[in-house]
Amino acid sequence: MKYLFLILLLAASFELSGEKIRDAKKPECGILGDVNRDGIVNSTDALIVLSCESGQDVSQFLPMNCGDVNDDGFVDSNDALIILSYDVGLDVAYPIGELGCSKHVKPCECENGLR
Ligand SMILES: [Ca+2]
Ligand SMILES: [Ca+2]
Repeated sequence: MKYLFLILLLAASFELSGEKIRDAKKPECGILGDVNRDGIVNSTDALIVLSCESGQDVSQFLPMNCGDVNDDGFVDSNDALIILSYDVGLDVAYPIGELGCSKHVKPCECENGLR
């Protein structure tokens, strides 16, 4: 009975580690442009991106993968402008508001040396 428990525990841990490997290959979940993850892409998200770039504490919104709307690897004022353009109804060349965020982002806090 003790061995059965150990076998089940090992099987479960293999399954869990397999799940982590599969998750690592998935695109980052979230709505592109929705930095604060409230389900809406609007000027608040742009403000958070700008606040980050200006050195304000935005640690509650990290890692901000969904803020890299132009997928250049950086979360910066260019992304904020694109988010604002989307928010006012202008056509943007990026799939803002759709599922899937950049997985390879250089967060603004690293550029500013805040964290
Ligand atoms: Ca939002
Ligand atoms: Ca960007």
